[in-house]
Amino acid sequence: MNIETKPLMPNFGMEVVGVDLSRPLSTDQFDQIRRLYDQHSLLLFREQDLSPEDQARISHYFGQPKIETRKQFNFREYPEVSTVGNIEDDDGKPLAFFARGGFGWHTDGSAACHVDAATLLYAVEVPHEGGDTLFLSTADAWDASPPELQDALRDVSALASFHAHNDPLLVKDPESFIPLTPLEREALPPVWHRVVQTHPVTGRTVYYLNFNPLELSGVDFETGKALLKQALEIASHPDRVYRHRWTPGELIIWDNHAMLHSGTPTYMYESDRRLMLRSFVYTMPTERPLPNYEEVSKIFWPGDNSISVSEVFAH
Ligand SMILES: O=C(O)CCC(=O)C(=O)O
Ligand SMILES: [Fe+2]
Repeated sequence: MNIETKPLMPNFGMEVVGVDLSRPLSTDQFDQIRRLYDQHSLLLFREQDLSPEDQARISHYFGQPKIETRKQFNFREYPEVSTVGNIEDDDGKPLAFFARGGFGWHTDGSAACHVDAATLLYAVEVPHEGGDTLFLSTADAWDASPPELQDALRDVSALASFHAHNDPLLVKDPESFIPLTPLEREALPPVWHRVVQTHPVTGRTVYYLNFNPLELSGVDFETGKALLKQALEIASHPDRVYRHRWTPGELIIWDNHAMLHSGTPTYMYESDRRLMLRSFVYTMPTERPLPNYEEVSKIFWPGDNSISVSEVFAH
């Protein structure tokens, strides 16, 4: 396989050309792709034709997939793959998770302790306008920050909570997903993260940001929130943001330890369809593994009310 690359941004993001991901990859092929992922934080593959089964297989090359927490949108046949978008069945039941309230800049998985994780997002159907996804490098953001801000945040930690992020989404749009049960809520306890971290592969300093911290340590709460806001302003300067306008058949894989991303649900969701397949993979061993990973996976395993491949692709 002759892999070619084309840079997407000066400091991060590569398009990978010459790979058909619907076919099994050899160890050598995957090693090349993995190196590119580690170095460039975001890989784009165009003109693919992937099924949920293919996406599950590709996810497993990268590591241990996580079973997502809105289990209504996990495929019964491929629990490691879920849907994002706005499609519905004939009765108006959502078949994909759609954050009508917006996404905002975030790091997937930042409410869990294991931070080395990739998200895989594959476009099946895209709206005529909008529905782009934005990406930025948190290593570039660190390098672009003034020394005073770097010093003020260096020893700050944030207590991240899945519920602080998730509950308001449900308030904004009660129809968009099924509320978590008490057992599911308990499986997602808050966790502390240092705001400034060293990326384990590149060795670069990165921000690891979570914008709804329950508590901050190493700084007074309001001061800390203002510092985080300042870091985000630098990070999201238009010159540092890559906006991806999706075409069906594109897969993007990004490193959540080195990137922030944001969906832009600005399209006419009443009339225009969007369907993305999504998976999330722990890419490295960690000193802070998820507590009881097996148990947590069972709790979020798809159930009777979860989607199936035939149901999703028939609508
Ligand atoms: O749908 C998008 O553009 C991004 C969604 C997102 O944040 C995610 O899948 O993690
Ligand atoms: Fe996300």
